[in-house]
Amino acid sequence: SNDGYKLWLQYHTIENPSDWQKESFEHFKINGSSSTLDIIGDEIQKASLGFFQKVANQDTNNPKLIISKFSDLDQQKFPLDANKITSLGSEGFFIQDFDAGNQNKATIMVANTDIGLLYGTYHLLQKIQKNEAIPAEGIFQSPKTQHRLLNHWDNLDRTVERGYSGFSIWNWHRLPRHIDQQYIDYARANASIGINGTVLTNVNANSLVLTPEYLEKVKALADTFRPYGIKVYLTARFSSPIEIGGKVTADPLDQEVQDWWKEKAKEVYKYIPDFGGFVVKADSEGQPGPHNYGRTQTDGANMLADAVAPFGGIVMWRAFVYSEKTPDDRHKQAFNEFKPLDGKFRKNVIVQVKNGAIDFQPREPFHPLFGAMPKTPLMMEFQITQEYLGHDTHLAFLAPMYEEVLKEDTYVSGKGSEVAKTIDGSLHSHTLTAMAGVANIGTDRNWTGHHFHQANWFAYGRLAWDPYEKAENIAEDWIRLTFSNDDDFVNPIKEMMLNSREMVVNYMTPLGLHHIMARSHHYGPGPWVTGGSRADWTSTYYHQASEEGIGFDRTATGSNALGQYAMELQKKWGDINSIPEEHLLWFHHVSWDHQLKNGDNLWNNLAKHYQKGVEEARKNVKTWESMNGKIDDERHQHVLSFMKIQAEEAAWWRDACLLYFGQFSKMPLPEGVEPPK
Ligand code: GCW
Repeated sequence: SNDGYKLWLQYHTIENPSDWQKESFEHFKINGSSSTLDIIGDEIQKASLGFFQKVANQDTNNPKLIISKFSDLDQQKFPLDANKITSLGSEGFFIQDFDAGNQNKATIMVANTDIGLLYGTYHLLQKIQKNEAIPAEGIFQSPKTQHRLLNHWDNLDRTVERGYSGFSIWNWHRLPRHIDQQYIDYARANASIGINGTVLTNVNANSLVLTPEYLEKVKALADTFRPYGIKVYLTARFSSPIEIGGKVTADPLDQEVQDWWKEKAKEVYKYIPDFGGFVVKADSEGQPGPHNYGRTQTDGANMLADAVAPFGGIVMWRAFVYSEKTPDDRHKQAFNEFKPLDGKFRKNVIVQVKNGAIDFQPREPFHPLFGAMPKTPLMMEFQITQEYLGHDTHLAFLAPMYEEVLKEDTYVSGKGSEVAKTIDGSLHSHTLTAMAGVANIGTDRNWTGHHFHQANWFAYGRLAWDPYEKAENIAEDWIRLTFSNDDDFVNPIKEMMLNSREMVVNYMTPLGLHHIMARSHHYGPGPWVTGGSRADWTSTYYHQASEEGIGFDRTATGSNALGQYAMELQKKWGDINSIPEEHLLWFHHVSWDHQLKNGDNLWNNLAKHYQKGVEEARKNVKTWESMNGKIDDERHQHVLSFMKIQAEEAAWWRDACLLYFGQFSKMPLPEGVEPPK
């Protein structure tokens, strides 16, 4: 069966469709013509066959579903508030059932652009699939961020950095000639959740992608994605002028280097007139950058910004800059480097910041840069691929993690300065806004390895569209669209998904522990030291376990990374008794016998978290087994086998960590915690 491939676009049979739903598909009308409008027509056809097993028909005389740009709408018949429609912008849409008496009942969908209509179409079809009616006041939606991007960490040889579901879907060898159906399906899936940009290449970049041979291939993809409202972006390797330009330097203050980038940008835009711009990882983990020439991050970013500015391009300059040569706590390095540069970036630069200061851990406090650079647009970088959360085999629904960070109050402009407000630009009045998600997509038949990891791609898109969306709604929508509307399936599975990330935190890194995964590949436990040249790439750097206790002191008595947060948080998190326990060991070095809120000591609490995680993973296996017959066998079996892997590996995590840390605590396991085998 092909169900896994179809993602959340199943269009499965609707049990009791209303007459109106069927009728509107039998008599629909699309005003105007374009390749995007053709896609809309095809989509309605596909949905009609799936929902009702009926062919949909265009009816120009007496349409019941009218899809139209506002400029093409019969405004006599449908008098809409023009100001309201204008405020939808270039991507929003409006849907309403409109009853002008007699035979004039119609569902109308209006937008200012074809892309707005495409988004509206997906929204409407999803509503129907979920058995939801259009509310009387209509649906009025537009995205809250401007650029909603996937970042592919895909290499030109089709390996994927931290990608666990097969190889890269970009088949560079066959491009530009062969346009695989999967590219179209990819664009369609993204458009259906509002994603409007894709960065095709790894941030650990290869400059070859900027040569004509590859630009021709990139152009072929851009042409394919364009009718779906998706722009293409590339990563720019900072040393490209040397590698492919024959220059002797890549110094951003060198005139020849600047001119080279200007020419390169001009060339790129000849191939792809709506090219989105560049993403850059510089001066980090061995990547070249302005530091090589004694220059600043602004010098580097502004040079590229000037090159793409004449064509409307942007530069997403990553803040993930740290070095083992800097003796300071890794947590502090990006903040220390970027904060002083606030206000010095060009207008078309946005600084791309990971959700936390270390690296996509199962739980991190929000990155202190959010809110700290009021004069600079900042964007969020989430990781959808699960580098530190069990790769593609462990179920972890990430929306609660994304939501948790977006909701955190930074207090930078007083109470109510949530991270989400720095992302939608409202906190410091920025119009350049964006979100990036590191993709988990590969050549696996179901795109993402674990069927449930499709939900993370879906959730990311929904939160990029609206950073205030609730994880719970996203989970429910995804289940209904992907599997079934049967409440006996939806409710338990929703609960399972919503708890899954906390479950992973429990069996991997409870109470603020972080980066104790095995070295390099980051799969499985590795709190012990296994050699290697860099302290900041070993677990002991992060957990600091000794007989006295465990945890990284980031308060004033330690690295004082805490000093990078607002006073309110410094107070609350600086006190070992008032910090939320979920962040305890992130900021404090705590003695094993320290009493937590439940009256029990740290060691016992730690052990019980690990045990709880294991029990939850086992319970999920049972829950999923009991769903047998409620969905197709193939997906059921696939998920079941992965869940068994997860339950076994949760126990592996628990045993490894408790054996290792137990050497220091020298305390017995509390009652209820299974002894390691
Ligand atoms: O921590 C790291 C990952 C790298 C990744 C890097 C980054 C692309 O382990 O694989 O490199 O983050 O975000 O740049």
